[in-house]
This record gives sequence, structure tokens and C-alpha cells, in this order.
Amino acid sequence: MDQYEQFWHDGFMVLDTGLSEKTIDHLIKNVKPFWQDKKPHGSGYHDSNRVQDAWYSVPEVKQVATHPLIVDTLRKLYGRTPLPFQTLNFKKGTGQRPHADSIHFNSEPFGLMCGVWVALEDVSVDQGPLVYYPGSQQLGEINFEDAQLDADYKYYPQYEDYIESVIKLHNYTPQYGIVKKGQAIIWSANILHGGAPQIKSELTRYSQVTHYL
Ligand SMILES: O=C(O)CCC(=O)C(=O)O
Repeated sequence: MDQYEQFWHDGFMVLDTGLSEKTIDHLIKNVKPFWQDKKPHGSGYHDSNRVQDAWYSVPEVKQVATHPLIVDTLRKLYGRTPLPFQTLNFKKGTGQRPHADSIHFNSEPFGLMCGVWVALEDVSVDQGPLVYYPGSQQLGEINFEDAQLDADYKYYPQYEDYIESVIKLHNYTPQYGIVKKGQAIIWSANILHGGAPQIKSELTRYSQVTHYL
């Protein structure tokens, strides 16, 4: 199996972006004010850990989102020109419970969306790495109706409970994004994933997720 076939089999791929230390360090320096209090121009919701759409204000965020190797890899995987449509920059682990991104944004036809998570520093288990469940992208699309819930954001915790029950039912094995600075994890829209709890809360876990259609 080549790495492209492997992606469709497992739902993810690890890629060395070759991004320079200098670019990554500038990126972090330039996003820092937004983690503190500022809000980037044109951005959506953000808090002290999550800065949405910093690419409006920080050229290096846009540089990562449009990095030729990432764009080219997505083009080969999906057979179409990828369109980055959102960036998220995290300072720490998210501790997000498992979900599929297709619950947040979707494509027609289903399955064209993907996320690319780039480590902006070396990531260990102590920092709350990305966690994902290989093979789970092969399940059909799971929405609120499947979990017998009304499609209302107030039921999101129950959706997460349902996803956990699906993971147990299928006995999926978690895999953790223990990767090096500059490595990327590409995940397909439907893979179940989240953030592992951060064991050492004093540590950072600088990362960028770009979502593509
Ligand atoms: O970075 C993480 O810990 C999780 C990110 C995530 O689940 C997402 O962006 O959908």
C-alpha cells in the first residue's frame, strides 16, 4: 500500500512539511498577542487557547495554510485543488472529546473536507497530543439524528457521549500525534479525533489546524 492508499485505509497521514524553524518561531511570536487579549482582524470566536483565522493578520499562519507541499499532497489525495477556509491556532492541548469534523462543517458530496494539523513544537504525551481513531472514517457520516438527538448545539455533549459509545462498540484503538516540530497530520473529514488531556498543564502545545474543502 502506498501512502495515499494508506490515507484512505486509516483516515490520516503524517507529513514532514519542512517548514523552517524561523517561520514557525515567527508565527508563534505573531500569534501570541491574540492568545493574550487581541482579536485578529476578520476572525471568528477565539479564547486564550484558540485563535480562529489569525491568517487575516499573521502572514506565517497563511504561509502554513497554503504551504505548497501540503496543498500538493491534498491535491494528490483528493484529485482537486484544495481550498483552505479556516485556521485555528492553539497554545495548549484542547482536551476536546472525540468527534468527526463533519459535524461542524461538511461538503457536498460528503467526504471532501479535511483538516491538517501542524505541530509548531515537538509534542509529547504530557502536552495533550492530538488523538485519532484509525479506520473510524470508514463509518458512515454520523449526525445528531443518528444519536437520536435534535440537531441543536445544546445537545453537543450528548453527541460526544454517542461518539464515545461508537468507539467502544467498534473497539477502535487510539493513536496519538506524538510528532516533531514542523510535522503535519492530515485527517479526513470523517475520522473520529480529539485532543488527549494535557498531563502537564504548565507546558505549551503550539499547533495550527487548517481546514480545507
Ligand atoms: O488540536 C486538538 O487537540 C484537537 C483539534 C480538533 O479536534 C479539531 O480542530 O477538530
